[in-house]
Amino acid sequence: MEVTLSSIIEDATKIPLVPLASVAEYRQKTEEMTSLVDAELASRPDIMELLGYNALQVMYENHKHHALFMATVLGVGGYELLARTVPWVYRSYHSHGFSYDYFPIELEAWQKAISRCLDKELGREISAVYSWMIDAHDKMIKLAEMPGDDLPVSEQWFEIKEDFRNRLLEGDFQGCLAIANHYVIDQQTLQALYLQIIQPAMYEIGMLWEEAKISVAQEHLASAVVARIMATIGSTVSVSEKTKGKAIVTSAVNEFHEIGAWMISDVLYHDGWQVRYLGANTPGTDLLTMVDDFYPDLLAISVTMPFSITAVKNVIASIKENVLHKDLKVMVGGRVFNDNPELLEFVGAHGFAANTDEALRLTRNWQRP
Ligand code: B12
Repeated sequence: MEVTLSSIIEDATKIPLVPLASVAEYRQKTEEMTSLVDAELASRPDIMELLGYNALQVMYENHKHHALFMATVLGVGGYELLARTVPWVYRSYHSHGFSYDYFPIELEAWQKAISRCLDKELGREISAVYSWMIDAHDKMIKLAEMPGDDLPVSEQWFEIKEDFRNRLLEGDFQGCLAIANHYVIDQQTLQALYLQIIQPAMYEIGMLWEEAKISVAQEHLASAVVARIMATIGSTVSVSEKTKGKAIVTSAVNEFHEIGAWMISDVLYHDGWQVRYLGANTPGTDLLTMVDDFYPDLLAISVTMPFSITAVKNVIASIKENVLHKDLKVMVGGRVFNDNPELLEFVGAHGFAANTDEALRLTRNWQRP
């Protein structure tokens, strides 16, 4: 039978949901379980072959991310996120040298750790989720070997985007800036630079990293050039009067991807919002304190990685409980929502936008009368 992402997602919906008490116990015991899994795998005589001679540290990092990710998946109450992410994990680690055989071995080690650290009753349901992943191993390999999707770019911008991406990879700040300066004259063309050039170029750079065709250093170089371009070009566009209200824009806690949030902040600012942009990794409690002090009309939170979802849900719940913020609108966005729209209901925001264009459309309904 042909394996497709939708068939795996469909299959994953049959896994029974895990009770909240089990999730809480899993969360509480993550460190203990991670140490057991680390130790068991590190002691295997064939570990270096399984890791493709990567340093053990790479595996330890993976186990840390795995525990955070699974705690999120189990808490969300649905397995689409799991079904979409596992093929990515296979593809990305395999292109960086890991053997596919590593995954079922790792997952069995997690099952053992679960049975040792968690209450028997509570652990049983979680173990079933791991059994599903182990059983789906061959299908996951097939999905991992299918090509990832590129972001569609209109024909008009295609060549320019290619040129811009190549220059990003060379760290050619002046060349990228010349392209940006050439095209950006107003708010619309700034948006086009973001949506048609920088965003797809960065997605492609992500794919190149995932396929181990470029190094982390090259990705960092490209991100740093983008940051310098954005810092420079935004100020060349004339600014509307600040009549639309106050906004805070930030990335979630533990979220180090900030370019998308920065774009949202820029387009809101140019559209007439008074914006406080906080950048990456803002802790929930500090964000809430700023919301109390600044009293914004709009809070925009960006999330790329799945593991910050629960923290965002908690921030939004606190805001909704506070009668003083009853008129505050919370808008979320970022890659994890674009890929997994079912998470929107889980976080409970007032709105979601897939990109800068949609964010402007949504917030125009929300501006102060
Ligand atoms: C650059 C980059 C980084 C940089 C970020 C630097 C920076 N200053 O931001 C650094 C090095 C920090 C990084 C780290 C990691 N990264 Co990274 N990264 C990327 C990369 C290549 C580009 C991100 C980007 O700038 N995109 C461009 C922006 C404009 O797009 P966007 O964020 O989607 O934003 C648009 C919309 O989503 C929306 N939007 C965004 N935010 C918001 C907010 C609101 C309110 C609204 C309405 C809309 C909205 O509007 C934006 C504009 O249209 C992506 C590839 C990709 N596909 O995105 C990988 C990627 C996201 N990273 C990935 C990974 C795995 C990681 C790491 C785990 C790697 C590691 N092993 O350490 C860490 C995680 C760190 C962490 N805790 O957050 C994976 C995630 C895969 C997955 N399935 O989850 C990706 C997809 C790469 C890949 N192809 O495998 N990364």
